[in-house]
Amino acid sequence: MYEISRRRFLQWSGALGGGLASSAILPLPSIAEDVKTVPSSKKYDSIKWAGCTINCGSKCPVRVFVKGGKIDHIETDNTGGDEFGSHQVRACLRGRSNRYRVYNPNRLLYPLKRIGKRGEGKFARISWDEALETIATKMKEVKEKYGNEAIYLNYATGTTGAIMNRCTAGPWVRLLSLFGGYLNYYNSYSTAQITDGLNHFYGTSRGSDIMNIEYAKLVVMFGNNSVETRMSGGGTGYAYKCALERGGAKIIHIDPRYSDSLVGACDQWIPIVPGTDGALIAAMAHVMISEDLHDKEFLSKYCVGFSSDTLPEGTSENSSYEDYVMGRGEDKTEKTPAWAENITKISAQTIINLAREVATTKPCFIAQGWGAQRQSNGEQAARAIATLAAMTGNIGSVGTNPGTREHTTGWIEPASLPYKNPIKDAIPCFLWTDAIVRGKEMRDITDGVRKTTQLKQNIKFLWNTGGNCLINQHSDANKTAKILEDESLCEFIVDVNVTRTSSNRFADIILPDATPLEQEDFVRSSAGYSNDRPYIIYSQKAIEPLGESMPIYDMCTKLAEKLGGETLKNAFTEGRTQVEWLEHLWDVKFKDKEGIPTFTQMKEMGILKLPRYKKPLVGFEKFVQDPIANPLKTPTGKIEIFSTALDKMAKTWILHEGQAITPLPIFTEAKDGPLDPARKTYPLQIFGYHYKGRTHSSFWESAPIREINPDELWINPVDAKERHIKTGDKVLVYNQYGTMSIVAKVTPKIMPGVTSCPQGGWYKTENGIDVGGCINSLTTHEPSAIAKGNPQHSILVEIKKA
Ligand SMILES: Nc1nc2c(c(=O)[nH]1)N[C@H]1C(S)=C(S)[C@@H](COP(=O)(O)OP(=O)(O)OC[C@H]3O[C@@H](n4cnc5c(=O)[nH]c(N)nc54)[C@H](O)[C@@H]3O)O[C@H]1N2
Ligand SMILES: Nc1nc2c(c(=O)[nH]1)N[C@H]1C(S)=C(S)[C@@H](COP(=O)(O)OP(=O)(O)OC[C@H]3O[C@@H](n4cnc5c(=O)[nH]c(N)nc54)[C@H](O)[C@@H]3O)O[C@H]1N2
Ligand SMILES: [Mo]
Repeated sequence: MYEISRRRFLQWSGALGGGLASSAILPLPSIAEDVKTVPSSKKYDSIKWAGCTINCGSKCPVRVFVKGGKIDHIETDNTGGDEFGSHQVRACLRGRSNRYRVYNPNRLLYPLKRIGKRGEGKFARISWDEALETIATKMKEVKEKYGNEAIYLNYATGTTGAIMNRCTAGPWVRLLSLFGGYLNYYNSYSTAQITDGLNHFYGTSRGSDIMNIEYAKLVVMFGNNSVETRMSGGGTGYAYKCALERGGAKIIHIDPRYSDSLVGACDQWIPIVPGTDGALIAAMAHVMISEDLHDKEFLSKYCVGFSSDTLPEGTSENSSYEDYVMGRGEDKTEKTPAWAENITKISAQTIINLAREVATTKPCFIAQGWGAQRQSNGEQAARAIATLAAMTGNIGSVGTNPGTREHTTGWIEPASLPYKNPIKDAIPCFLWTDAIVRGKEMRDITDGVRKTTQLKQNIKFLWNTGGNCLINQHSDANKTAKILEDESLCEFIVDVNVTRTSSNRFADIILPDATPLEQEDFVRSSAGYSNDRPYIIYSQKAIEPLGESMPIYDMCTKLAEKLGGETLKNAFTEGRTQVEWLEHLWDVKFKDKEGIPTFTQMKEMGILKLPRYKKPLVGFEKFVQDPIANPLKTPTGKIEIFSTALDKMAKTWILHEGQAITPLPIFTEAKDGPLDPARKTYPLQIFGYHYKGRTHSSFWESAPIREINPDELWINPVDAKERHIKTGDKVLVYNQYGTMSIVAKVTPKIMPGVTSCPQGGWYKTENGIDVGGCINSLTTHEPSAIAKGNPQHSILVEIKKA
């Protein structure tokens, strides 16, 4: 039985290709042999705690069973019971499969250098000394010729611990800071539009704790798939299910897709055309205003700009949200349910019913995931959904959520590795390819460059560590590949990973990192993910690093010496090893704190769980109790339905054709959205959702996980019939940016006109076609207007049978 999956494992990893030069083919650890040697008596050398560090956010604890220096298998948390609040934090299948990531045919075991053209994928094994010497020489050269502003550390989320690889607050930023600095980024690929949008609206994007659902009468979710994207015992998905069960609230999901979160727990699914949530909200406002259902008292006391009486001074006539909705605004169009039906494809009657229900059912927990905001008009959608909470007064009281993503309160972590980058200039993380090509042209009012009005340099030296955004997870993979292949643009690329990926094909040097199971570190769930049971894991190094792989902290220590001798090395380490830093960072925050173990105890225990907070956090509770004493961090201190800052930006920023910045959260048409004229050529919408089978592109390399989570394109029977497509057919999905091949699944779980597939398939081209099912062969480099974020869910395509 095992032999079979082992064979398929090898077959599939062969399919990855990647063109390793024969000298770099990695010896395969014998997993089958390993399994044969497991004694039935189940005696193990050791059982160690570790964390699944891959960034789904949940970061579950796992127990690693070691036999003969090898990982035998992995089990989940066994502390606590079944009752929510004292429950076992059980990892999902991905967490339990981490062994496959360690013993992977494509695991990086030695440093590699490029021997072909950049991007061709030919590499040869070299020594650590040669690798680090080459990198140090090139870094010094770039610094001398272009200055430190030409060095960039790409956004990456592959693994996070206290010290392990992190593109923020880890060894890399510390070393690069000591070397004279690097170009910063701000934003994330996760939440650029919602964070920026809601900062203008509330001064923060943080809402209520998920447990408020228990006290809600109605729950309305916009593009929020917590069961799949915060799955497992460590994630919010479990809390969500438990809170629903306990409270018994009615639940409505607004999502173009019947996502896993709807399965088993959804009273009403309202499919919506992607990118049109702003239109739905405007029409709901129309119903409420027409039927006098909106909470006027709340709007006038706490908000700016819903109606003309709360507009800031100096704003022109008819510029309130109410004016926009009732057709008195610039476009002179009433946002009736019929108007919205045309755009959202939600029937006018459904919109009317929904508006009445939300307006009259309190408390209502209104939340959005990050799907609606990862659109080209995502800032508008995010703000519009928050407006719904304001219109209905569902803010600041128990059982409500203010239209933000739900929050969780449980979160503990030690201090992080200190660093101070002498360079302040920052780009939006999505615009790094622009900064390679035309960095010196990039300005604050054109590209959202911060802390300076214009960049000093183009990016010339690129670090990509623990990420696949170098190609796979960034947009327009075909265009990105061309930019990276041109060595006159970015002169040097270093990739640090545990496995060969689609990204490190484009590196000049690849460095092999140790996995989290091969080093010691703290692992904690990401903020806003851990459910009600805050915990922290001390990952207790289960096995020695395979091959010549080594923890990043050790790589950085060696590189520091190459870059600046003993002086830089000592400045970097301050005389500490990784474990000594862990102790220091723990003590900085927790020494002598009541109820918190000492470092030595923690190291021994492996996992620490703290009791839940007594009362779930209610977003904006204090503000609602007393808005004068507790103003928001917006310019007016109130909820800005009319944003005074965006009003200024709209007048000063230079935008691309078709982009708009509007002070009100109105529905705007945007690039690659459903109303883009390009739709005549590319009539279907598509977007890549975050999949249970992977975290982005991570775990794709685990064949057993891949087997049970196939990559499929969901297409509605109506669209499939028109194109003579049946389930199981191989189809070509194409637009002006590229072509992707994938297998179709005909299903009513996706609405007509819209298609979807999991994001994160590994980019691999054959004759110009991406055969890896990487949705980013179809996305654009054009950012959203306000946040300059990644609109990776806004895609128009046509599809045909291959
Ligand atoms: N079209 C589209 N594109 C998207 C998205 C989308 O929804 N649609 N989502 C976006 C979002 S929200 C995000 S956060 C990004 C995520 O993009 P990335 O941050 O690039 O995430 P991954 O693709 O998981 O890549 C993580 C890499 O880290 C590596 N890794 C894992 N463990 C270790 C380790 O211990 N050490 C080292 N050195 N490396 C390790 C993995 O092998 C993998 O190659 O993608 C974005 N891209
Ligand atoms: N299993 C798993 N978990 C993960 C990840 C993963 O890759 N796999 N990635 C992690 C990371 S880094 C992040 S950032 C989060 C991502 O979490 P999210 O960004 O919330 O996840 P998505 O799947 O992109 O989108 C959520 C839902 O929004 C819907 N949607 C898309 N467009 C629209 C729209 O215009 N309007 C509405 N109303 N709905 C829309 C989608 O169908 C989907 O069901 O997940 C994290 N957790
Ligand atoms: Mo993300």
